[in-house]
Amino acid sequence: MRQIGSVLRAAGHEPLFVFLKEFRLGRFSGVTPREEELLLALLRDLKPDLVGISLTSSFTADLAFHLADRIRESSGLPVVVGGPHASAAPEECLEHADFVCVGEGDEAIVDLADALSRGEPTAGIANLWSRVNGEIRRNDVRPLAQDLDAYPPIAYGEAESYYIEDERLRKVDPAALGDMYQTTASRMCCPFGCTFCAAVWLRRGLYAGKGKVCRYRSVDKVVEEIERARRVNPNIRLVRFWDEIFGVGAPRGWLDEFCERYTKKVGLPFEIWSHPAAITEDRIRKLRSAGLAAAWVGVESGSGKVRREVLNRRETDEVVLRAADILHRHGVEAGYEFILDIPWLAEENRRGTFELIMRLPRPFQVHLHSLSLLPRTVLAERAVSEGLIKREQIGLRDRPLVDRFASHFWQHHLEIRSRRAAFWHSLIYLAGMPSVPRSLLWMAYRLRSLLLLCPRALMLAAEIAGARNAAGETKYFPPLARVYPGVAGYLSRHPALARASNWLVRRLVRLARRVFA
Ligand code: B12
Ligand code: SF4
Repeated sequence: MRQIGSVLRAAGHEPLFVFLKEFRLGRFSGVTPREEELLLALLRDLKPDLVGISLTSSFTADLAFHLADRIRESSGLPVVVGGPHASAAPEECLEHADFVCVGEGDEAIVDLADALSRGEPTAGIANLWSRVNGEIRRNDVRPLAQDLDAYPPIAYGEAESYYIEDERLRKVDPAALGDMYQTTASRMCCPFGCTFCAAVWLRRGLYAGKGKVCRYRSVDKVVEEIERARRVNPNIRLVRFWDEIFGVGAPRGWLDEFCERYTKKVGLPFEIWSHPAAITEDRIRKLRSAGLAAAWVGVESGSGKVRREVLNRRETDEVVLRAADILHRHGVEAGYEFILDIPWLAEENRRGTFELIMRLPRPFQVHLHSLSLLPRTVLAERAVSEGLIKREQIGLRDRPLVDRFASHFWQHHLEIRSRRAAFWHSLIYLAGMPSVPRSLLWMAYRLRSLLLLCPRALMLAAEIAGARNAAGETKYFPPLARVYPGVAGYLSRHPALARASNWLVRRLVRLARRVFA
C-alpha cells in the first residue's frame, strides 16, 4: 500500500493511509470489534472516494474480506483489493470488492482513481477485474513497467497516516516509529522455481510474455529513498531489503555501485534475503564491506532428497554449507529458514534438517516455519490432487485466524499432537540455539527411540530455552502461551497480564538456571 499510495500522490490524488494492526506473529488476536468500529468510524470521518486493501492469502485474506464487506455495507464506499492473494484468486476477491487488481498495481490504481474522479468508465482498465452488468470483466495485465525509477519512493511517515492497534487510533505511521527501514531494490528477480512459492506463478504464468520480469531500480534511487526516510525518521539504525534474493539478476556493475554509494551516502547496517546458491565469496565480501549485517537464507529442508523431490530446490548440502561458511567467515549474522511440517517425506525432512543444522557453523539463528500451501503453487495443487487437503484448505483457510498465525511457530504445527513431530521439532529448535551443547543434542538424537516414547521432556527443554531467549522482551509472550493460541489471544487482549506472565516466566527461568548451575 505504501507503493500504491505514493504513485497516487504523484498522480495528483490525496492518499490517506490506515495501518490496521501490527504484524505480530504468535500474538495476533485478530481485529477486535472495537478496532473494527474505529476503522469504520475513521472512514466515515475521512470520507475517501475509494478504499484500497492489500491481501495475502493465508493471513489476511479472510479478515480483509470481512472488513471490505463491512465497509461496503456501512458506508457504500467502493473497495479495490490488490496484492498476492488478489492476483492469485481474483474471482473470490470480487465477491467482496468492487475492483480487483491482478498483478502490479502502480498504473492500474492511477487509471482507476483518475476514471472515478472524472466520472469516466472503469470497465476497460488493464489489470483490473470488476463486475459489469453482473458479468465479471477480466482485463488482461498490462506489460510490465521496465523503468522502476519512474515510480516515486514508497510512502513513509506521511502526515495523513492512521494507526489502529490495541484498541486505539493514533495519527501516525507505525513504521516511522521504529528504528528499521524496510524497502526493496528490485522486483521479481529470483530465478528459481520452488514448488511452495507464490511468486513463481507470477513470474512464469501471469507475466509470461509481458516483458522482462526481473527489474532493478537504479542505485541512485534506492539510496535517495533511504536518505529521504532518514530525514523523516532520524532514529533509523538498520535497513532491511525485502528483495527475493538481493543482488541476483542485477544489471552489470549494479552491486559494485550499490556498495560504493550505500557506504558513502547511507552507511547504516543492512539485512538481506538470500539463497544458498546466491551466496558467493565475492558478493558477500563486497556487501559486507558496505555494511551487510545479516542475511536470511532460505534452506527450507536439510534433506537433499526433500529439497529435490518435493521443493524443486537443486542445491546440495555442500552448497548450503559453503554458503554458511562464507557468511560465517565474513562475520555476517546468518539466519536459516526451514519448513518443518512438509507432509511428503516427513521423517526424512526432520532427520535431514536436524543433521544439516548440526553442521552449520555457529552462531546462527534458525527460523522454523510451517508449510503454507498457497494458491497457484505447485505444492498446493499436488496436495489437492493427492487428497492430502481439500481445495478450500489451501492457504489454511479452514482454520481460525489466530491459529494461522500461531502455526508459524515450531511448537504449533498441524501434527504437533503426534509424538514424533513433537520430538523432532523440539530437537531441531534446540539445535538452532547456539548455547545448547551439540554433544547433548547428538546424545538426544542417538537416544531417539527412547525419547520418542515421551517427548515431553525435550519439549519442555525447548520451551525453557525459548523462554530464555525471549526473556527481557516483554514484546513476546511466553512460548508456552503460543502452543495454545487461545491463551495467546487472551493475553494479547490483556497486556498487563501478558507482562506479568512474561515476568513470571523470566523469574522461573532464572531460578531453573540457578538450580541447574
Ligand atoms: C516483505 C514481505 C513480507 C513482510 C511484510 C512486510 C509488510 N508489512 O509488507 C512480512 C515478513 C511481514 C511478510 C509476512 C508474510 N508473508 Co510475505 N512477503 C514479503 C515479500 C518478500 C515482499 C513484498 C513486497 O513488499 N513487495 C514489493 C511490493 C511493491 O510489491 P507487492 O507487494 O507485490 O505489491 C504490488 C502488487 O501486488 C499490487 N498491490 C499490492 N497491494 C495492493 C493493494 C491495492 C489496493 C492495489 C490496487 C494493488 C496492490 O501493486 C503493488 C505494486 O505493483 C513478498 C515476496 C515478494 N517478493 O513480493 C512476500 C510475500 C508477499 N509473502 C508471502 C507470505 C505467504 C507471507 C506470510 C503469509 C508468511 C507465511 N507463510 O506465513 C506472512 C503474512 C503477512 C501478512 N500480513 O499477510 C507470499 C504471499 C503469497 C500469497 N498468495 O499470499 C509472498 C508473495 C512470498 C511468496 N513468494 O510466496 N511478508
Ligand atoms: S528461492 Fe525464494 S523467491 Fe525464489 S522461488 Fe524459491 S521461495 Fe520463491
